[in-house]
Amino acid sequence: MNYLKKTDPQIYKIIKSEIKRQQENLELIASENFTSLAVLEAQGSVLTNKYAEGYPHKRWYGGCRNVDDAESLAIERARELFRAEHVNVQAHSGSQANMAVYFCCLNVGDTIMALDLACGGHLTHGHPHNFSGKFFKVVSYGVNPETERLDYAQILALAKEHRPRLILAGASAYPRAIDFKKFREICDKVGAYLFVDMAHIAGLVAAGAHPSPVPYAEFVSSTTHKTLRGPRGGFVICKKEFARKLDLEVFPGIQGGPLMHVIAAKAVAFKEAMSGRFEKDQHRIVKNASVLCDCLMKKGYRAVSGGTDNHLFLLDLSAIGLTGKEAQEKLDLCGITVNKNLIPFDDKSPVLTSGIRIGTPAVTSRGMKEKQMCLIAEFIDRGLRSGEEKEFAGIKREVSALTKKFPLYPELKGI
Ligand code: DSN
Repeated sequence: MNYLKKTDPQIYKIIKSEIKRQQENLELIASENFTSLAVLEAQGSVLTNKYAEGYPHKRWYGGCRNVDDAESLAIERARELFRAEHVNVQAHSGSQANMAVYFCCLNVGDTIMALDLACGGHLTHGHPHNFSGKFFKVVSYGVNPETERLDYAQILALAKEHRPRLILAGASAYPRAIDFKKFREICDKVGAYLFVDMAHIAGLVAAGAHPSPVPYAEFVSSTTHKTLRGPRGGFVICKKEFARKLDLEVFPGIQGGPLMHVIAAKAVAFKEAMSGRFEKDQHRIVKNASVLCDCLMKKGYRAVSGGTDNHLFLLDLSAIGLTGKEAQEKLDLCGITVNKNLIPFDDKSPVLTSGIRIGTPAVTSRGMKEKQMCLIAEFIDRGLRSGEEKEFAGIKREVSALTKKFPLYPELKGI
């Protein structure tokens, strides 16, 4: 970063500090990951200089030959990876991807059904302060109070009662596998579109570590930066019949110029996701989550739904008298990054919460396995039970010794 260092030493210093933070800390936020150097290079390339409103070979600007090739490759690779009929790779984010899908098949005022935020849903799944909650009538489904898992009979009953135009399956804090076939059956019974937001599990889906929603859903949205390990961004998959309408909803419907540097980086990520190494890593993410969750349960912690089938789990901390916020802050002092999270039927506010969400994509990308998961469980347990500054500092030193053995980018010396 020699040019940046000279031009803007303040930003240079901030980025250096962030490299150090990412290198030294244990990243357990379930939606975060570390991209490859190839993704970083594509995203940091001159493609950022190019305007390319429109789609490959149908642009509103000249000079698009190279970015046409990049976007076409991204589309082809995503189609192959997810066995999709049509893919739009221009969505700037998961939120934009979701907006494009809603606008593609709904009218303002239509009824949608989606998972409640406290049970693992996302803001764009109908939260009253989000565009989705403002534009559409939202009926939320939850999880079964006993099992804390999706209750397909309850979802069907709600669907029959409210006759939604669209049912959304997908979550940002649900630790169990989702049965997309069952969702399809429910949608068929009430004549609703099935829309799956697979942002969290896209990498698992690509690698066969979670069943794919693509054969079942009219629309599937995703981000590229979570388990999929690409640049920060979104994309949408749909059935052929919606292709033209969906593309028009993304551009010019809700976005202007596509971010061609990000689209090129998405293409790189899709290529990487076809490799054997990626497939192995995705299965390892699931194994690591299961081991880490088991180790913590053996120490007396309660995991929502009693465990995990995917890349994340939720710990309910109410029994040990901590809020999610307090837990997040304590672990931060230990160099362990998690996020506070509502748990099903939480009696605390979203600012406090009763739980924390823990995910293993980022530590797995660094090469960590079962042995390290057990060690991390020790750190978390000690961190949550500590109260003294020197105890937190001691754990932080041990965390730093562990992360040093698993460098973020082993190819680069001394970053
Ligand atoms: N903010 C993401 C998450 O952490 O799950 C979802 O978009």
